[in-house]
Amino acid sequence: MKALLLIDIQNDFVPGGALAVPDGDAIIPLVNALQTQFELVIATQDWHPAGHKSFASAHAGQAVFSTIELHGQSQVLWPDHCAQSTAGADLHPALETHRIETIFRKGMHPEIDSYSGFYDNGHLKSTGLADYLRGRGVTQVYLAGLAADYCVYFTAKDALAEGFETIVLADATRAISEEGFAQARADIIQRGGQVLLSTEALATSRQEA
Ligand code: VGL
Ligand code: ZN
Repeated sequence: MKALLLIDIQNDFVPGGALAVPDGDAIIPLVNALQTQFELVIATQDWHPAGHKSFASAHAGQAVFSTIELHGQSQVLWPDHCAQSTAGADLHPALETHRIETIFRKGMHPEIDSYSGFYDNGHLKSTGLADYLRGRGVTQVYLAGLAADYCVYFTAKDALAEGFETIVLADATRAISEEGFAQARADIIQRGGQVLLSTEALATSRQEA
């Protein structure tokens, strides 16, 4: 059984948003079409309290996009984004949501960032997503959404570590940095995952069915 995981397709991650991923909204028509190929569609939502420690604004004198050490983790300091119950944190209005069975929120701990849909960056707390997927009989996860080099990448690494066959849909994601995604892609493949165009990925799953 396969599931489609839609990572952080939120207003703040598309052009015009607080932490815009270049061309981020271009994936939405494809993502909507892909949803019809899956029996199970899940979404994640970055959902930070005001003053979250991943925000540069929470660290006097630190520039946006600089990197600090936070509780033993390397932490990029982001512009304020996806603050709980703001319009920036809403799923993008063009994203079809009626097939989305459950939305897993992440990033609520005020001190710890959470790129992956499965665990925070310190791997201290699970969101319950892995058990949820296993409980539904899922063995394969297909990832789409934003950003390819952060939340999609970290979700892919955790999915692989949790034993899911993991396919990142390269045309259904966009990166903050292309170099970052090139490194992420190599690491995902190194860890046993796949990075495929959606046409390639769905051709594969049709042959298996
Ligand atoms: C993300 C940076 C900070 C993402 C979330 O969704 O990729 N990136 N928070
Ligand atoms: Zn965030």
